[in-house]
Amino acid sequence: MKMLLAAGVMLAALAGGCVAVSTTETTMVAPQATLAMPPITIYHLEGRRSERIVWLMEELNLPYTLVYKRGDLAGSMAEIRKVNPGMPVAPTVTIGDQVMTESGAIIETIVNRYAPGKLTPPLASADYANHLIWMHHAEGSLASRVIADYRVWMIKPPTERSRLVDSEAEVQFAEDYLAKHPYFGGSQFSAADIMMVFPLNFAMNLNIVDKTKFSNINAWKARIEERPAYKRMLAKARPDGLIGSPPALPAHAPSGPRPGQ
Ligand SMILES: N[C@@H](CCC(=O)N[C@@H](CS)C(=O)NCC(=O)O)C(=O)O
Repeated sequence: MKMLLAAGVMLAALAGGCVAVSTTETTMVAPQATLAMPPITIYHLEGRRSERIVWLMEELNLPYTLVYKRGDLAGSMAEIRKVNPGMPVAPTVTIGDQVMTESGAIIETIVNRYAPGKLTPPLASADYANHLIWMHHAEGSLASRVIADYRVWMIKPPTERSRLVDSEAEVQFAEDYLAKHPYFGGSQFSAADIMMVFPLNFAMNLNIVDKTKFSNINAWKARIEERPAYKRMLAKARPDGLIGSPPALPAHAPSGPRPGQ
């Protein structure tokens, strides 16, 4: 429910044929009501980003249907293509008859509509802004850079460190944040932690960065992997462990100071 308290101040100045109108409004947003949830179906690929949505639903104790072909990534992808031929990616999620992609958007839709206030720091807190930064940083910066660096390495291993923000700078940025905060949500676990696991695992497990150098991230990973909802996600969405992973790099890209800095 949204209450609008309009302390309206309207100034109209007529000068030389121009009209200037200024209004001020005080908006008080009452706690949002939880909407009725239509059936949610998660189209999944084992070990991939769709785990985020399974984990979210387990954290929130909300019902969902999980669709994938166990041990058969191509078969699971065929299921995704049936509902989402234009952008067949995991996660693809249906909420009622709406088809959604983008894990961050899916998470925000589910939380805001069906579990308002959950897995999200209070709106006015500093943690809220940090939580939102990491919610978006996970895909917009971290995943895009680590995947780009992995692909570039596969084509031609780099001989010097990139001058641009690279995977190591990305992972170090996360490491430094975790030196001061227990979670990417700040003081509490939040949906931002769910978003960050996949790209950090990608960077560390595929040897894009030297995983032994990031003790805060390793400690955070151990903490969140202890969560009962994470364990339920693994049992339902990754029953045979990781399958069909791309190969790890034989050596991570050159490290240390960036040229020219
Ligand atoms: N930014 C999207 C990325 C989705 C995505 O690329 N998922 C991968 C699996 S982890 C995929 O389906 N890849 C198939 C392809 O690229 O053809 C999200 O966060 O949901």
